[in-house]
Amino acid sequence: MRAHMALKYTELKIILREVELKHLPVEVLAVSPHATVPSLVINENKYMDESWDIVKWAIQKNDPDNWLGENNEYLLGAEMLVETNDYSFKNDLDHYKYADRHPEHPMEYYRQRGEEFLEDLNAMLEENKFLLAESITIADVAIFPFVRQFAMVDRDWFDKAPYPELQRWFDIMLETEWFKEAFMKHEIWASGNEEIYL
Ligand SMILES: N[C@@H](CCC(=O)N[C@@H](CS)C(=O)NCC(=O)O)C(=O)O
Repeated sequence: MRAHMALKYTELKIILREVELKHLPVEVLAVSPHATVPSLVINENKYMDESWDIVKWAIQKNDPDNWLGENNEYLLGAEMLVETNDYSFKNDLDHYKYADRHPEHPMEYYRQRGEEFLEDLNAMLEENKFLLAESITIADVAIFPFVRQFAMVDRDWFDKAPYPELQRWFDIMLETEWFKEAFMKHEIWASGNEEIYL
């Protein structure tokens, strides 16, 4: 999701191939050592299969609204958030989302662990309209898709949880054109299909 949102924002000319996780085509396996998506093929020798790397690659190529900030100040701030998001929060998120696979603790236990990060984000959003500034930066796109997954496990709980600034930010991000377009479904790609552009 975050790679798709960033690529939409940068308006780079990118061919989009929608694939099914259960039936990843050989073309994906050839460029993704982890057999995961998103995978971006830049040329026959250069490709990447980490969404955060794709986000950074794209925005460093074209950044019309200055999401990186002067001297990459917002990129540095985003790197610190991603450090927590992609590891401890993502781990709590996966346990909360698939609590039935982790019966050693109740769902609420994993949710509470994830709330530590939500509290930090809410505190940041008391300072600024967005995570690092009064306008969207690379940090908001890096983190939003994961907060969304967390919120969607029990949306009713999320909407009533004591994080008013996070909910305000969440609603704004849901309305961004980049999210709406990234959420759109496309025809599943097969070799020989006519290519579509992002
Ligand atoms: N660390 C990778 C994780 C990518 C990832 O796990 N993608 C999921 C889809 S959201 C996937 O491809 N899973 C493979 C599968 O379920 O077989 C990233 O941030 O890009």
